[in-house]
Amino acid sequence: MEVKADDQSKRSPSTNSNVQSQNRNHNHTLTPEQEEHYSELFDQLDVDGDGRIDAKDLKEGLIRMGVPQVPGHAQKFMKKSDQNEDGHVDFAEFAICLENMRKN
Ligand SMILES: [Ca+2]
Ligand SMILES: [Ca+2]
Repeated sequence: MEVKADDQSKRSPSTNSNVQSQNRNHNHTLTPEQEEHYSELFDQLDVDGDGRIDAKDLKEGLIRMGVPQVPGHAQKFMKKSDQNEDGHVDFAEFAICLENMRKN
């Protein structure tokens, strides 16, 4: 009678090792605050909400955020951020790029 799939996901407590393994695909040193900040930014830019930013999302997202449009800027950002060159910036790529921008 129980909904097993749902039950299972709720039952497993999110342990630290679990969280760490989720983050292993980018070797970042983000604090939880930074990660939250980036995640908010990412959500704002991912206009269609599919979990990745493409050039169209970026353009529209920047307009929505009130960022002045600089011709070629979105493309440059995409090129810089899209490390595996699949035409989309996922959150890992986004976070890495913001980190690099912050350091430089
Ligand atoms: Ca998107
Ligand atoms: Ca990519």
